[in-house]
Amino acid sequence: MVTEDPKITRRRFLKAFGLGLAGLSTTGFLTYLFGSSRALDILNTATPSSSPAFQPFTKFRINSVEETPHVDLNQYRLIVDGLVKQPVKWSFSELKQSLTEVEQISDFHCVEGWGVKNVRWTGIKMKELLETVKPKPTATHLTFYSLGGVYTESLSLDEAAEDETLLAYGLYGKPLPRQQGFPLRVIIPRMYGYKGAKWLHRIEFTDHQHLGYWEQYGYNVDGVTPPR
Ligand SMILES: Nc1nc2c(c(=O)[nH]1)N[C@H]1C(S)=C(S)[C@@H](COP(=O)(O)O)O[C@H]1N2
Ligand SMILES: [Mo]
Repeated sequence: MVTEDPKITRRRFLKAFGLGLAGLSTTGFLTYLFGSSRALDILNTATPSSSPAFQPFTKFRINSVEETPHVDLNQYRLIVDGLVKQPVKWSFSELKQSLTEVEQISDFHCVEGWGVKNVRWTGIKMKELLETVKPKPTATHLTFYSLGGVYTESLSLDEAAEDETLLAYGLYGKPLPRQQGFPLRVIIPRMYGYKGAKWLHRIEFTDHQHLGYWEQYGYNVDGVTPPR
């Protein structure tokens, strides 16, 4: 069974700690980040899954700063462009035909201090995508764009080429649930969840590192060090 709990959003999670933020406005979030000692306590407990402070959950919290997009799989395209020798624009079935399907069991953890152990993803390795599109010598990074136009993230080419970096389309043997990124999301198990864009539709190769959605609010671009 796919485990998810759509009712618990980031905002509710924060509210549960008595922060009572009015949504994810910039000021609200900065208050969360810097203005309240209780908020800082929460951030200080945000730790990798090896730490005793990490809380293993059996279900994902659904964390989204945007509405869940309606995706018609027949209309969906994955665009890979920018500094590559072989740009592609694949339908979902072309994506699956072009690259090798892999299954990976890995821990997922959010910077808010929760995570899920032994998550079974199905997808393709970013490493194989890199070999297919062939980055130009000037390319150093890639930027991930989500449908909806709000959420972006980025990795270095080396991070993208790590063995566990996936573009996932399956969760526990089923297509991704809509709220969890259908049809495609980025998974980098050793990094916090915010590094993995849901509803991925474009990957742009660049000669600089783009700062992602949460990174503009102080989250670290390495995806490993808790927010400043
Ligand atoms: N497009 C998009 N991707 C996103 C997010 C988001 O708000 N929008 N939230 C990130 C964060 S902070 C986390 S922890 C995970 C949450 O994944 P889940 O909803 O499957 O638990 O998605 C990440 N990817
Ligand atoms: Mo997160």
